[in-house]
Amino acid sequence: MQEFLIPSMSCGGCASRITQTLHNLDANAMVEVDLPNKTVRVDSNQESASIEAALKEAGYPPIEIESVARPETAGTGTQRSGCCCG
Ligand SMILES: [Cu+2]
Repeated sequence: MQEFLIPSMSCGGCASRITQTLHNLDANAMVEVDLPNKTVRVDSNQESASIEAALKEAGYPPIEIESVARPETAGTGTQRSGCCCG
């Protein structure tokens, strides 16, 4: 399941175009549009890069929510202490 924020989605017409675009990419994709929040949830075996490319091409450049809205990255990879002296 992948979730995208699509700021340019503003009405039901956009929502159905987006749904259509995703179904063209993957006929078996499960698409859930949340119009008030301008988000789309996609359950597909397509890579998020292909989904993003298809949406961009359709005129709805998406922002992958996982990469923006998650306050702390999973794991302890690049943890910064927040020190700002200098
Ligand atoms: Cu619209």
